[in-house]
Amino acid sequence: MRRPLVAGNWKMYGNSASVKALLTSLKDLVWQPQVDIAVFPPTLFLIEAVQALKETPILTGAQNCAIEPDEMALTGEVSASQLVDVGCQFVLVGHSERRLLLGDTEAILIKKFQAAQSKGLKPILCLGETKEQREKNQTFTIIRDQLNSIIDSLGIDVFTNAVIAYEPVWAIGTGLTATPEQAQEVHCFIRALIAEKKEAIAQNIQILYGGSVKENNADALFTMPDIDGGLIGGASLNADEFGAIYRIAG
Ligand code: G2H
Repeated sequence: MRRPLVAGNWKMYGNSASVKALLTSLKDLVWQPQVDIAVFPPTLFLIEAVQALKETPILTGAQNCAIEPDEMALTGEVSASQLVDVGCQFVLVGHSERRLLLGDTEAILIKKFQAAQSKGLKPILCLGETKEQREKNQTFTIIRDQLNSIIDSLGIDVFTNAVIAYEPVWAIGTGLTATPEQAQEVHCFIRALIAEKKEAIAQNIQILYGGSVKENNADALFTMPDIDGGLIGGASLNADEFGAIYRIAG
């Protein structure tokens, strides 16, 4: 049985005061021993988050890492080795905001994925189609291409130590959510693509759904057989709502 994972992507939200308050509230969440939980604060607040949450089961991840794994002259970047050094366990790779707004190409994502794993960070690879692509019936082609980009370069075995998040771009921060059936269809497709290469990896890998997950739609999504939890954006900025989604995953 796969353990569910509830991951909170704070994106570029928060300031000193709000992050402190959110971390304080998260410390009071009632632990669900059967559910994994992680938060992804802005890089600036990662050390504070790791310190604040160290007595809790909440793990910490970064939203991005550099294409090179070790320290070097790369102005403005943060390496996987530095993220591990301060206590991070995860890193997001290929979130659509990075693909569409920040220039992360497939070639860059392959390097980031590899850099992360080489230092022991678990990548959460985000896949998803735009509204236009869905309307043109290209959803499965896009998902296959995004997944194969990593598999073709790094092999299938890298998914032994990775998580996948399906995040339809049209559902991100828009209030529109994929129906549980729409999400399940794509999750099942992703698992089948992996199973074609290695059945055991397909059965074990956590595939999260992301895109306007809220307290009121989490249950229907998480009860789908191939949905193993969520990557939560907006709703993870409120400890009560994030806590409720965490409980629902249990
Ligand atoms: C998708 C998600 C978290 P939101 O980006 O990665 O954000 O829940 O706000 O749609």
